[in-house]
Amino acid sequence: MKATLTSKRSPTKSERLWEEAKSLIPGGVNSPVRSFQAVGGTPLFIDRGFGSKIYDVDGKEYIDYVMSWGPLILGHANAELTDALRKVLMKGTSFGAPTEGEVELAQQLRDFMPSLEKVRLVSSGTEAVMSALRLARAFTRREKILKFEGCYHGHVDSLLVKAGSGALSTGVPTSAGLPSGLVEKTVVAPYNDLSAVRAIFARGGKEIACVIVEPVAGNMGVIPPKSGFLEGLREITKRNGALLIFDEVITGFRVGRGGAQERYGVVPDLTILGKIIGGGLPVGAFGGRKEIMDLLSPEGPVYQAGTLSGNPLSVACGNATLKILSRRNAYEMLEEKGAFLEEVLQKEFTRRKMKGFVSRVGSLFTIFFGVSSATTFRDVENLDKKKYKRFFHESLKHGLYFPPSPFESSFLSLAHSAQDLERTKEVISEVFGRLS
Ligand code: KE4
Repeated sequence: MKATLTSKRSPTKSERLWEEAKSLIPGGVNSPVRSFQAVGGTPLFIDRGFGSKIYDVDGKEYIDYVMSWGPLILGHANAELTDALRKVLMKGTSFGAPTEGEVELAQQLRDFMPSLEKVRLVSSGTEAVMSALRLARAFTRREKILKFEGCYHGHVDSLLVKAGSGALSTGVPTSAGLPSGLVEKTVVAPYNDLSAVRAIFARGGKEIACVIVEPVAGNMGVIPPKSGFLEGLREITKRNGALLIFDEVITGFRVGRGGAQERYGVVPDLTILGKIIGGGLPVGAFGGRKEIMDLLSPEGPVYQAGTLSGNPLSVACGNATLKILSRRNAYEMLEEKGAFLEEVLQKEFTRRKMKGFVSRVGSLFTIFFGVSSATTFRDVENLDKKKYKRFFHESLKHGLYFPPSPFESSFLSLAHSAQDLERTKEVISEVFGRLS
């Protein structure tokens, strides 16, 4: 038996599968954050999900607070989405030609986010970011990009510099393999620090094509924008002829019907979307001002393409998701669930005299241990990773599946019932008791 398996008991199916997977797939996973590297132990192989629950291959049930890292705002295996998929699936899966569903999704996206005068669909958030950067460079004829430390925008070469999410969780915020010439064109500022952005623009603003920002940071834990931060970015970029790009892959249709740009009342030039707009199927999108988007081939000189862009299955799932989200009080219900959990957790921190807090925007939240506030990456560098690790595993033992990294966001869905939240409250009280 491999050394990594304990000899006392027979291995679980997840352990067996992981051993096999590691001999075939780097780290045994197809995306690093799934590896449990930040919390230790064997990643759970999931067999199925339903509503707020997931079930691992050993048949154990968990209330899921990862929800596929955000797409499943309606919960797992939502019946209406499954129906929508079944209808489309019977007609074929891909044609490499335009379909009506893509027109409908583009219209829905613009209805939700009027700043998307034109939008193009792709197959992942990374692909959308990569395309938007190329577009921004072409439109402004400039090459430099400004990003923020701890923000993550997918595994785009020029943005894997001091990045968050899995890059941070695995301890490599700046990836290997980046061409030096490219990294020089990426300028990094501290999140929520307008004076740093002003100083960078004062030094070389005319070389900066765009500022890309998560309007609510979700990849170093949840860090909301300080009041005036987004407005400041809007003013500085406009004054310097640079584009403002909101990466709303997480926040889009998560923190409100119109995303962060509606919640905070700041309109970017370009927006990146993903996750929720595919309802759990592969998707990404980027869109914004018509005069910028019309530079894209076949209209203009900026080439961008994709075999499965606008795939009928992803689009059907996305359309159905957005229709359900536009029903009455979806966001009020999500806010209620988030507020309930925040109160439960804050009470535990206070009751146990434990240093930590909950950072939350709507149904998106992070439990920070060891720090009392966080407005920028420097703050979260000091968080108590060991305590998070214990929290994660104790919660897992009691059937709660939180993100296997302290630097990720937790996600609620409309499928998280009052019963799930009550159960979560019980477990959190038990776990915090053990932690303290
Ligand atoms: P994808 O290429 O993974 O579809 O999207 C990249 C991306 C872009 N922008 C933001 C703000 C994102 O959070 C992401 C991806 N998020 C991570 C979780 N923090 C996806 C999970 C993973 O990498 O496996």
